[in-house]
Amino acid sequence: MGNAVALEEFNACESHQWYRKFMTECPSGLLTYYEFKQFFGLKNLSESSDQYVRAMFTTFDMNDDGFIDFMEYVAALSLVLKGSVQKKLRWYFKLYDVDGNGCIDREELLVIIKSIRAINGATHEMSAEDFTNMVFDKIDINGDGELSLEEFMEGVQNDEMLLTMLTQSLDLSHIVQKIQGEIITKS
Ligand SMILES: [Ca+2]
Ligand SMILES: [Ca+2]
Ligand SMILES: [Ca+2]
Repeated sequence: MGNAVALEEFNACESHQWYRKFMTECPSGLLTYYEFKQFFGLKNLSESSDQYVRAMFTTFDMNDDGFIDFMEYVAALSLVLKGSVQKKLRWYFKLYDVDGNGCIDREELLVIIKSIRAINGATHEMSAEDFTNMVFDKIDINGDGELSLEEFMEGVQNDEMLLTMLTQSLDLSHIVQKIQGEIITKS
């Protein structure tokens, strides 16, 4: 059901372009993790970045078969390109909840923060540990050391700084632009 909606959000022309790109890169119709990295031009990742990208792959692989098929690929693109803040936050939550128990604990957030920083390569005033603690101080409302979906959604939406940081952390648009650039030059 989510997939069908995602596909409708694209117009026919866009769908066709994405399909062509997908089938050119991936004639089998199923993208493996290795191909996924190739596809997005992600090479020579550090161990923590690799973990992060793998987590991303896993959230896109909605039926957990270890491959991204065309519908899953369209759903992912539609989220990145056209998803509402709420939709994106739900997706981030799923991505950050590494063990899938329905809550984000400190360790999970710390690993993610470190991975994002490794990918972005920018320097930061605050250590990843301090940053993680600050997030928990701000949005772990009941103070149980875990972020529930509600705490995460509420907390992030009501804090401009966090929202900006999260949005940038998962900004795949430069990657998407790169793909679109290729499509435009080829057609
Ligand atoms: Ca799949
Ligand atoms: Ca968890
Ligand atoms: Ca909590």
